[in-house]
Amino acid sequence: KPFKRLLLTGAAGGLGKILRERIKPWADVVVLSDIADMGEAREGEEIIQCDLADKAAVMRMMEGVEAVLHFGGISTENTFENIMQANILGTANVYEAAHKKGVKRIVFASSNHTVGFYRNTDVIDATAPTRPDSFYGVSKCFGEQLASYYWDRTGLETVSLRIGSSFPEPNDRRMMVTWLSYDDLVEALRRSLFATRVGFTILFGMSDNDVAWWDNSKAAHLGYKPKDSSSQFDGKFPDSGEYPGANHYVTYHGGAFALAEVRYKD
Ligand code: NAI
Ligand code: 15L
Repeated sequence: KPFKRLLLTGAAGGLGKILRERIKPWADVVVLSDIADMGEAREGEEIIQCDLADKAAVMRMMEGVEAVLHFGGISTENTFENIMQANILGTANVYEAAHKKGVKRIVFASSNHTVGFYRNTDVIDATAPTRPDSFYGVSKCFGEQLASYYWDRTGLETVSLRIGSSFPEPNDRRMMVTWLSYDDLVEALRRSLFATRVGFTILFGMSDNDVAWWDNSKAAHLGYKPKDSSSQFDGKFPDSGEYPGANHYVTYHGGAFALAEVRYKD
Protein backbone atom coordinates (compact mmCIF):
# COMPACT_ATOMS: atom_id res chain seq x y z
CA LYS A 1 0.00 0.00 0.00
CA PRO A 2 1.26 3.53 -0.74
CA PHE A 3 1.29 4.76 2.88
CA LYS A 4 2.16 3.13 6.18
CA ARG A 5 0.10 5.62 8.21
CA LEU A 6 -2.49 7.96 6.72
CA LEU A 7 -4.34 10.29 9.11
CA LEU A 8 -7.98 11.29 8.62
CA THR A 9 -9.26 14.05 10.90
CA GLY A 10 -13.00 14.56 11.21
CA ALA A 11 -13.48 10.80 10.95
CA ALA A 12 -16.80 10.81 12.84
CA GLY A 13 -18.35 13.37 10.47
CA GLY A 14 -20.59 12.98 7.44
CA LEU A 15 -17.70 12.79 4.98
CA GLY A 16 -15.36 11.11 7.49
CA LYS A 17 -17.71 8.13 7.80
CA ILE A 18 -17.71 7.69 4.01
CA LEU A 19 -13.96 8.16 3.67
CA ARG A 20 -13.17 5.79 6.53
CA GLU A 21 -14.14 2.88 4.26
CA ARG A 22 -12.95 4.31 0.98
CA ILE A 23 -9.36 5.24 1.88
CA LYS A 24 -8.37 1.85 3.32
CA PRO A 25 -6.59 0.70 0.14
CA TRP A 26 -4.18 3.61 0.49
CA ALA A 27 -2.56 2.75 3.83
CA ASP A 28 -1.50 -0.12 6.08
CA VAL A 29 -2.95 1.85 8.99
CA VAL A 30 -5.57 4.56 8.70
CA VAL A 31 -5.39 6.75 11.79
CA LEU A 32 -8.88 8.06 12.52
CA SER A 33 -9.28 11.14 14.64
CA ASP A 34 -12.21 13.22 15.88
CA ILE A 35 -13.42 14.91 19.04
CA ALA A 36 -16.55 12.73 18.79
CA ASP A 37 -16.85 8.99 19.30
CA MET A 38 -15.77 6.87 16.32
CA GLY A 39 -16.76 3.45 17.63
CA GLU A 40 -14.39 0.50 17.66
CA ALA A 41 -11.26 0.38 15.51
CA ARG A 42 -11.67 -2.09 12.67
CA GLU A 43 -8.96 -3.99 10.83
CA GLY A 44 -6.24 -1.61 9.58
CA GLU A 45 -7.50 1.28 11.73
CA GLU A 46 -6.25 3.12 14.76
CA ILE A 47 -8.50 5.53 16.64
CA ILE A 48 -7.35 8.67 18.42
CA GLN A 49 -10.11 10.76 19.96
CA CYS A 50 -8.94 14.29 20.68
CA ASP A 51 -9.67 17.98 20.30
CA LEU A 52 -7.72 19.58 17.44
CA ALA A 53 -7.26 22.62 19.70
CA ASP A 54 -5.13 20.45 22.03
CA LYS A 55 -1.64 20.91 20.60
CA ALA A 56 0.03 18.15 22.60
CA ALA A 57 -2.63 15.65 21.55
CA VAL A 58 -2.31 16.66 17.90
CA MET A 59 1.47 16.19 18.15
CA ARG A 60 0.97 12.64 19.47
CA MET A 61 -1.61 11.86 16.80
CA MET A 62 0.85 12.84 14.05
CA GLU A 63 3.53 10.33 15.11
CA GLY A 64 4.73 8.30 12.10
CA VAL A 65 2.06 9.78 9.81
CA GLU A 66 3.04 10.28 6.14
CA ALA A 67 0.02 12.15 4.80
CA VAL A 68 -3.06 13.84 6.26
CA LEU A 69 -6.63 14.25 5.06
CA HIS A 70 -7.68 17.16 7.26
CA PHE A 71 -11.49 17.08 7.45
CA GLY A 72 -11.97 17.84 11.15
CA GLY A 73 -13.50 21.07 12.40
CA ILE A 74 -16.74 22.99 12.51
CA SER A 75 -18.39 22.58 9.12
CA THR A 76 -20.98 25.39 9.07
CA GLU A 77 -21.33 28.89 10.49
CA ASN A 78 -20.87 29.32 14.24
CA THR A 79 -19.58 31.87 16.75
CA PHE A 80 -16.16 33.25 16.00
CA GLU A 81 -14.90 31.84 19.32
CA ASN A 82 -15.92 28.28 18.43
CA ILE A 83 -14.60 28.59 14.87
CA MET A 84 -11.35 30.00 16.24
CA GLN A 85 -10.72 26.99 18.48
CA ALA A 86 -11.66 24.18 16.13
CA ASN A 87 -10.75 25.57 12.71
CA ILE A 88 -8.13 28.26 13.24
CA LEU A 89 -6.17 26.94 16.23
CA GLY A 90 -7.01 23.35 15.28
CA THR A 91 -5.68 23.70 11.74
CA ALA A 92 -2.59 25.59 12.95
CA ASN A 93 -1.89 22.67 15.31
CA VAL A 94 -2.29 20.18 12.48
CA TYR A 95 0.20 22.10 10.30
CA GLU A 96 2.79 22.61 12.99
CA ALA A 97 2.61 18.97 14.09
CA ALA A 98 2.75 17.78 10.47
CA HIS A 99 5.84 19.87 9.85
CA LYS A 100 7.55 18.73 13.06
CA LYS A 101 6.78 15.05 12.40
CA GLY A 102 7.91 15.13 8.77
CA VAL A 103 4.54 14.70 7.03
CA LYS A 104 4.95 15.13 3.26
CA ARG A 105 1.48 16.22 2.17
CA ILE A 106 -1.87 17.42 3.49
CA VAL A 107 -5.19 17.50 1.72
CA PHE A 108 -7.16 20.24 3.43
CA ALA A 109 -10.95 20.12 3.28
CA SER A 110 -11.47 23.75 2.35
CA SER A 111 -14.80 25.07 1.18
CA ASN A 112 -16.65 27.01 -1.47
CA HIS A 113 -17.43 29.44 1.38
CA THR A 114 -13.91 30.90 0.91
CA VAL A 115 -15.40 32.47 -2.21
CA GLY A 116 -19.05 32.49 -1.20
CA PHE A 117 -19.69 36.14 -2.02
CA TYR A 118 -19.03 35.73 -5.74
CA ARG A 119 -22.21 35.82 -7.77
CA ASN A 120 -23.67 33.16 -9.96
CA THR A 121 -22.71 35.24 -13.00
CA ASP A 122 -19.02 35.01 -11.99
CA VAL A 123 -16.85 32.10 -13.08
CA ILE A 124 -13.65 32.09 -11.07
CA ASP A 125 -10.44 30.11 -10.93
CA ALA A 126 -7.94 29.53 -8.12
CA THR A 127 -6.31 32.94 -8.65
CA ALA A 128 -9.48 34.88 -7.79
CA PRO A 129 -9.21 36.76 -4.48
CA THR A 130 -11.10 35.07 -1.69
CA ARG A 131 -14.52 36.48 -0.72
CA PRO A 132 -15.55 34.54 2.38
CA ASP A 133 -19.22 34.62 3.30
CA SER A 134 -18.97 33.69 7.01
CA PHE A 135 -16.57 33.28 9.94
CA TYR A 136 -16.52 29.68 8.78
CA GLY A 137 -15.38 30.80 5.31
CA VAL A 138 -12.77 33.08 6.86
CA SER A 139 -11.39 30.13 8.84
CA LYS A 140 -11.04 28.12 5.62
CA CYS A 141 -9.18 31.06 4.03
CA PHE A 142 -6.88 30.97 7.05
CA GLY A 143 -6.29 27.25 6.53
CA GLU A 144 -5.41 27.86 2.89
CA GLN A 145 -3.00 30.61 3.87
CA LEU A 146 -1.35 28.30 6.41
CA ALA A 147 -0.95 25.80 3.59
CA SER A 148 0.70 28.45 1.43
CA TYR A 149 2.99 29.53 4.27
CA TYR A 150 4.09 26.01 5.22
CA TRP A 151 4.76 25.16 1.57
CA ASP A 152 6.99 28.19 1.05
CA ARG A 153 8.63 27.99 4.46
CA THR A 154 9.04 24.23 4.96
CA GLY A 155 8.21 22.37 1.73
CA LEU A 156 5.14 20.68 3.25
CA GLU A 157 2.73 20.28 0.32
CA THR A 158 -1.03 20.88 0.38
CA VAL A 159 -3.97 20.50 -1.91
CA SER A 160 -6.73 22.75 -0.63
CA LEU A 161 -9.87 21.07 -1.85
CA ARG A 162 -12.59 23.72 -1.95
CA ILE A 163 -15.48 21.33 -1.61
CA GLY A 164 -18.78 22.49 -3.10
CA SER A 165 -21.59 20.34 -1.67
CA SER A 166 -20.66 16.74 -1.02
CA PHE A 167 -23.77 14.81 -0.10
CA PRO A 168 -25.46 11.70 -1.52
CA GLU A 169 -27.54 13.93 -3.83
CA PRO A 170 -28.01 17.66 -4.46
CA ASN A 171 -30.56 18.98 -1.96
CA ASP A 172 -31.57 22.19 -3.74
CA ARG A 173 -31.17 24.10 -6.95
CA ARG A 174 -27.83 25.62 -6.00
CA MET A 175 -26.36 22.20 -5.36
CA MET A 176 -27.06 21.29 -9.00
CA VAL A 177 -24.03 23.55 -9.57
CA THR A 178 -21.98 22.84 -6.45
CA TRP A 179 -22.54 19.08 -6.09
CA LEU A 180 -19.56 16.77 -5.57
CA SER A 181 -20.48 13.09 -5.56
CA TYR A 182 -18.77 10.82 -3.04
CA ASP A 183 -17.04 8.91 -5.85
CA ASP A 184 -15.68 12.15 -7.30
CA LEU A 185 -14.61 13.27 -3.81
CA VAL A 186 -12.58 10.07 -3.42
CA GLU A 187 -11.10 10.58 -6.89
CA ALA A 188 -10.14 14.18 -6.02
CA LEU A 189 -8.42 12.91 -2.87
CA ARG A 190 -6.65 10.14 -4.79
CA ARG A 191 -5.30 12.62 -7.32
CA SER A 192 -4.34 15.06 -4.58
CA LEU A 193 -2.43 12.43 -2.61
CA PHE A 194 -0.70 10.73 -5.52
CA ALA A 195 0.10 13.49 -8.02
CA THR A 196 3.88 13.81 -8.27
CA ARG A 197 4.14 17.38 -7.10
CA VAL A 198 1.41 19.64 -5.79
CA GLY A 199 3.21 22.39 -3.85
CA PHE A 200 0.34 24.65 -2.90
CA THR A 201 -2.63 23.81 -5.10
CA ILE A 202 -6.26 24.86 -4.89
CA LEU A 203 -8.75 22.42 -6.41
CA PHE A 204 -12.46 23.16 -6.58
CA GLY A 205 -14.36 20.07 -5.50
CA MET A 206 -17.23 19.65 -7.91
CA SER A 207 -18.57 16.92 -10.15
CA ASP A 208 -18.94 17.31 -13.90
CA ASN A 209 -22.14 19.34 -13.52
CA ASP A 210 -23.79 21.11 -16.47
CA VAL A 211 -23.31 24.54 -14.92
CA ALA A 212 -19.97 25.39 -13.29
CA TRP A 213 -18.97 28.49 -11.36
CA TRP A 214 -15.42 27.24 -10.87
CA ASP A 215 -12.63 26.68 -13.35
CA ASN A 216 -10.06 24.05 -12.36
CA SER A 217 -7.52 24.81 -15.10
CA LYS A 218 -4.98 26.01 -12.50
CA ALA A 219 -5.06 22.51 -10.98
CA ALA A 220 -4.64 20.66 -14.29
CA HIS A 221 -1.44 19.03 -12.99
CA LEU A 222 -3.56 16.93 -10.65
CA GLY A 223 -5.38 15.32 -13.56
CA TYR A 224 -8.70 15.29 -11.66
CA LYS A 225 -11.56 14.29 -13.98
CA PRO A 226 -14.95 13.95 -12.32
CA LYS A 227 -17.18 11.14 -13.59
CA ASP A 228 -20.55 12.05 -12.09
CA SER A 229 -22.87 14.91 -12.93
CA SER A 230 -25.83 16.49 -11.16
CA SER A 231 -27.64 16.25 -14.51
CA GLN A 232 -28.90 12.84 -13.34
CA PHE A 233 -31.13 14.87 -10.97
CA ASP A 234 -32.43 17.24 -13.67
CA GLY A 235 -35.98 18.31 -13.01
CA LYS A 236 -35.80 17.67 -9.28
CA PHE A 237 -35.62 21.39 -8.46
CA PRO A 238 -37.89 23.19 -10.96
CA ASP A 239 -36.74 26.55 -12.24
CA SER A 240 -38.55 29.30 -10.36
CA GLY A 241 -38.08 31.54 -13.38
CA GLU A 242 -35.51 33.51 -11.43
CA TYR A 243 -32.46 31.36 -12.05
CA PRO A 244 -29.79 32.61 -12.37
CA GLY A 245 -31.42 35.81 -11.18
CA ALA A 246 -32.99 36.85 -7.95
CA ASN A 247 -33.49 33.52 -6.17
CA HIS A 248 -31.37 34.12 -3.09
CA TYR A 249 -30.17 30.58 -2.81
CA VAL A 250 -28.44 30.85 -6.16
CA THR A 251 -27.48 34.52 -6.16
CA TYR A 252 -24.18 33.79 -4.47
CA HIS A 253 -21.80 30.87 -4.80
CA GLY A 254 -22.15 30.40 -1.04
CA GLY A 255 -25.95 30.25 -1.23
CA ALA A 256 -27.66 30.78 2.10
CA PHE A 257 -24.35 31.39 3.89
CA ALA A 258 -24.15 34.73 2.10
CA LEU A 259 -27.57 35.88 3.26
CA ALA A 260 -27.73 38.53 5.97
CA GLU A 261 -30.16 36.43 8.03
CA VAL A 262 -27.57 33.69 8.29
CA ARG A 263 -24.98 35.90 9.92
CA TYR A 264 -24.26 34.24 13.23
CA LYS A 265 -25.66 36.04 16.24
CA ASP A 266 -24.83 35.12 19.81
P1 NAI B 1 -19.14 17.27 9.78
O1 NAI B 1 -19.52 18.41 10.65
O2 NAI B 1 -20.12 16.15 9.62
O3 NAI B 1 -17.75 16.65 10.30
C1 NAI B 1 -16.76 17.41 10.91
C2 NAI B 1 -16.16 16.58 12.04
O4 NAI B 1 -15.15 17.35 12.69
C3 NAI B 1 -17.19 16.17 13.10
O5 NAI B 1 -17.21 14.76 13.26
C4 NAI B 1 -16.72 16.89 14.35
O6 NAI B 1 -16.93 16.13 15.55
C5 NAI B 1 -15.23 17.10 14.07
N1 NAI B 1 -14.72 18.22 14.87
C6 NAI B 1 -15.31 19.43 15.08
N2 NAI B 1 -14.59 20.17 15.93
C7 NAI B 1 -13.51 19.43 16.27
C8 NAI B 1 -12.40 19.64 17.12
N3 NAI B 1 -12.24 20.78 17.81
N4 NAI B 1 -11.49 18.65 17.24
C9 NAI B 1 -11.63 17.48 16.56
N5 NAI B 1 -12.66 17.22 15.74
C10 NAI B 1 -13.60 18.19 15.59
O7 NAI B 1 -18.76 17.88 8.36
P2 NAI B 1 -18.56 17.15 6.95
O8 NAI B 1 -19.69 17.47 6.08
O9 NAI B 1 -18.18 15.73 7.13
O10 NAI B 1 -17.29 17.95 6.40
C11 NAI B 1 -15.98 17.52 6.64
C12 NAI B 1 -15.01 18.64 6.29
O11 NAI B 1 -15.22 19.04 4.94
C13 NAI B 1 -15.20 19.89 7.16
O12 NAI B 1 -13.93 20.47 7.42
C14 NAI B 1 -16.01 20.81 6.27
O13 NAI B 1 -15.76 22.16 6.57
C15 NAI B 1 -15.50 20.42 4.89
N6 NAI B 1 -16.49 20.68 3.85
C16 NAI B 1 -17.58 19.85 3.69
C17 NAI B 1 -18.50 20.10 2.70
C18 NAI B 1 -19.64 19.18 2.42
O14 NAI B 1 -20.34 19.39 1.43
N7 NAI B 1 -19.90 18.13 3.21
C19 NAI B 1 -18.38 21.28 1.83
C20 NAI B 1 -17.19 22.08 2.08
C21 NAI B 1 -16.30 21.77 3.06
C1 15L C 1 -19.83 23.61 3.40
O1 15L C 1 -18.72 24.13 3.52
C2 15L C 1 -20.47 22.86 4.50
O2 15L C 1 -19.51 22.13 5.27
C3 15L C 1 -21.55 21.91 4.04
O3 15L C 1 -22.31 21.49 5.16
C4 15L C 1 -22.45 22.59 2.99
O4 15L C 1 -23.11 23.67 3.57
C5 15L C 1 -21.60 23.05 1.83
O5 15L C 1 -20.53 23.87 2.26
C6 15L C 1 -22.40 23.83 0.78
O6 15L C 1 -22.05 24.98 0.51
O7 15L C 1 -23.36 23.28 0.24
